[in-house]
Amino acid sequence: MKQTIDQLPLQQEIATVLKQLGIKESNPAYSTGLKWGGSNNKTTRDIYSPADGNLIATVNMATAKDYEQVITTAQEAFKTWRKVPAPKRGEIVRQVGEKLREHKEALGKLVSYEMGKILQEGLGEVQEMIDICDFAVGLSRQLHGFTMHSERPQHRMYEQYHPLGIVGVISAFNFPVAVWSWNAMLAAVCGDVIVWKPSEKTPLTAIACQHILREVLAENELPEGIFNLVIGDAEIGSLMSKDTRVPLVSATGSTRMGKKVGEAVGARLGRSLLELGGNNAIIVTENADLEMALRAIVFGAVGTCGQRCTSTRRIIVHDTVYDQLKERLLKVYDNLPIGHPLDSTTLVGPLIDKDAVNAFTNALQEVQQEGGTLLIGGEILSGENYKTGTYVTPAIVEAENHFEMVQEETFAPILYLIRYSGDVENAIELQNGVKQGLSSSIFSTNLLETEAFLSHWGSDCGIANVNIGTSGAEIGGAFGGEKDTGGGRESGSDAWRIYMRRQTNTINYSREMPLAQGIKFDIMD
Ligand code: UN1
Repeated sequence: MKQTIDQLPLQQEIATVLKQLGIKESNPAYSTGLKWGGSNNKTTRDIYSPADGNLIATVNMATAKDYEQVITTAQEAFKTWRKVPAPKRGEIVRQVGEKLREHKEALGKLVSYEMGKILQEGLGEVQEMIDICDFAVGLSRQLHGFTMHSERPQHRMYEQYHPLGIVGVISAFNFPVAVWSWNAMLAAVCGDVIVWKPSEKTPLTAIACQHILREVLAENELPEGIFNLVIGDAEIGSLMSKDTRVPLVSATGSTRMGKKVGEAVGARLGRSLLELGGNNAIIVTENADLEMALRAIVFGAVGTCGQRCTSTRRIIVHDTVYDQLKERLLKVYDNLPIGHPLDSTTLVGPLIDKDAVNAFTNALQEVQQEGGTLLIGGEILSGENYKTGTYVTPAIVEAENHFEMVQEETFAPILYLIRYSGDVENAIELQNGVKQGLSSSIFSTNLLETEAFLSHWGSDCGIANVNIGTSGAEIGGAFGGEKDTGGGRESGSDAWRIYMRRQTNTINYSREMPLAQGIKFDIMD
């Protein structure tokens, strides 16, 4: 049965969720897995739900000293953790997955309440965490390298993968826990220890996860320092990026942030894994199934209120179906249920905060100055159910691909409608004609068009889908993109390799000392 928000005893329910997850009002600034610290720090941050504006917690912000404490504990833990056999590390991750299953409902609600995505998507995010745990458990028995034939007699060559050390994870507010788990669970089976700096906008869900991990660590009598959490601002991210004790920094967020992290990590020749902005397009050709395309476009454009890095920002539609699709879209947009994310009838929740609302309205203003036509949406909702000022009506704008605003990623529900004519290659050119390269898709039932899109002169993105939208990827594939998206790959496939260092080993089992390349080097004795 569907319940509307006024039928839900919400405050009480959220209070129960927080209690269930062990979250108190005043929270520590950091955790080393078993221990908490920094709860008397001077700088605090109030966390308000974007859904109803209620203060949900006041968290302490970590200092540079706290960071230091965490790093030294993590270094110590690495010495133990790397010696635990990989499948045994997988067993710990399996238990984390079990606990996440147990707490799926509660954690999903908290994600929804703290971040603002609708409950279905909050639950989906937790499911994504469970899925990566399962994936990582299997992976813990498959961290294999190649073997190769030596050119020398009675010699053997192979490659092995060793743990790296401390993996720093900087995550964004929009996927407050799933993207961390992609990194943390893979890194953990690889034998690394993890230091997580969540977005300062969504620290509660991170604290909740840390509680869940803590139970697993304690039950298995593992040392502190394997899974660490540091709640802080950009300063902590900057310390991490410059820290040679952190061989890999994985960062999710804007291209602007990613460039800073990439530069700082690069300057010390560290490794970075960057998953940054997208400007994802769906191409709708004259051979598309428009009903399918419509569903994918709407989910991609207004899901998570347009705040996924995979959100659909542009649709590139063939002349012949343009008007028909536009009409269908306007009808759906006219009826979008916008409201409290925990209300089961809602499809569009709030934006994260007022800054995001300003970015939304500014982008709409600017694109109209450039010549774009706002067809629908763009208002900030007010009234009893929308008193936070974070609820907006998703917008559709007719625009041209080269407009400055269309070239930018605005983290809000703005969908640009772009027309193309002629061959699918024209659409592909428009689709690739932006700085970002994360996700892309084509709707067509014509093999020639879909294969052109997937060919090496087709989509230049890290993700290219056929008859599926740009967002909502499964964890089994490698996730990430090219150009301004940063080039990193997380999650499935062989993304695990970045969390390990690769070593080539050559073993001589003869009694001779031949050199490679046939070099003669006879010493006299
Ligand atoms: C993100 O927005 O940073 O493909 C991650 C998706 C999700 C992950 C998005 N599975 O939309």
